[in-house]
Amino acid sequence: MSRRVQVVIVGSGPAGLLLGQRLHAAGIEALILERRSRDYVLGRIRAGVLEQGTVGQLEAVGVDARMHAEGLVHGGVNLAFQRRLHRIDLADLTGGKTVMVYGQTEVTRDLMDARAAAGAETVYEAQEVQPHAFDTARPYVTYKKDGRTHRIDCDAIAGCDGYHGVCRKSVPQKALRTYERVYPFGWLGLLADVPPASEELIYANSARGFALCSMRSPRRSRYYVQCSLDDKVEAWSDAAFWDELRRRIPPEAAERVTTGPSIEKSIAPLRSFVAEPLRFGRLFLCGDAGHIVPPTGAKGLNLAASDVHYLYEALRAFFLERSEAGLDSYSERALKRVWKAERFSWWFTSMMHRFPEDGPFGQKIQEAELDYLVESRAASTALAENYVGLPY
Ligand code: FAS
Ligand code: PHB
Repeated sequence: MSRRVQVVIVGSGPAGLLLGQRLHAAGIEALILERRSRDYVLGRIRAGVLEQGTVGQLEAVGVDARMHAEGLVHGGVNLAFQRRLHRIDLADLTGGKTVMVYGQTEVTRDLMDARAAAGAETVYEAQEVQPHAFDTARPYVTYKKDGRTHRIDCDAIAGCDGYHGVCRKSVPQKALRTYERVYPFGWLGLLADVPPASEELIYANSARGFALCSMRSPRRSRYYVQCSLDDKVEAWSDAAFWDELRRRIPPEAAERVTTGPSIEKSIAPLRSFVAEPLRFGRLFLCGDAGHIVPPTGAKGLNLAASDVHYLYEALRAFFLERSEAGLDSYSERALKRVWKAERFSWWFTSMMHRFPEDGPFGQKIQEAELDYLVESRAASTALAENYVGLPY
């Protein structure tokens, strides 16, 4: 069974959904193929902080009403070390820029609802999705569903299928250069329906390890503690989590922590990863399919959005102006911003986490860097402009 669309998007995460929405708004037909169910995709708890560029794209496609109604605008972020809190005034240091605290799950839900309302098609539970002939002008994608094999002919394939997806793996390995750093620890995350300990996020450096106090709303909190790679989430009771969290943050914040039963608890590994280039003929890698950052800098979801910005502009020019210039420059434009976010995320991770091999000297160096940062307007500005998001 075969049909034709202009673009096949593999993956219904933030990258695939946002690209689909932007293309739809331009009258370009895109079909999304997603291997999981809608509910499974919505069940993943991930990012929580949106840069203004991401907010702007959601506004551009009219999928911003609930975000503006329920999201939290933050003009500052806190660094904690040596048992004290230090606020970084993001708005003051960046000429008024802020971040939007609004969960990735909600962004995904809003984009899915908008796509369904627009009558744009997503095939969920599409199995064995496989891109073909993307080194020609007539690429196509096959997948299996309901016991049948389907073929979708198209002009372009957007690989928005994340780090473990099929698209990057379908590229001849000799055509791909990869760069990777795997960190010697993970993040144990907990979601609970309790009020946050602080109005703004707290990134904490402590001799016991990193901790992060975040939130989804004034009634729902999201916390993380650095954990070892061989930690098992089953070995962490809620009580153990709450105790460890409060030991890693300053007393003035710890006493404001409201504990409660976890509604989600999971461990995520941390890595930095980039694949180059992001384009192979008519196949384009976008979002986590092309790169991964440690979540410390809150850049993962936001890099997916900036990739979408560049790829949408390229595909729009291709279909509406018959120009391939954007397709030719997509990889270089996207990677220029990706690498700056990779650097920031690596730097922030290196400064905030316990690296076992660095010992007490490493802890003192981190504290000295943090002490300098909070006392230097120049250093705080550098953190602030990266955290709110560098320009597209
Ligand atoms: P996604 O991985 O979100 O979406 C890819 C989609 O493709 C998925 O729905 C998948 O099911 C589908 N897919 C995969 N293979 C397929 C195939 N063969 N066929 C069809 N579909 C296929 N970022 C932050 O900024 N802050 C955080 O705190 C944070 N925490 C994270 C925690 C975890 C456990 C993970 C894995 C990531 C986290 N991230 C975080 C990063 C995350 O938010 C990503 O950057 C974001 O999901 C990127 O979106 P996509 O590129 O759409 O990839
Ligand atoms: C989150 O709220 O999940 C979150 C916030 C900021 C980060 C990472 C995760 O840097």
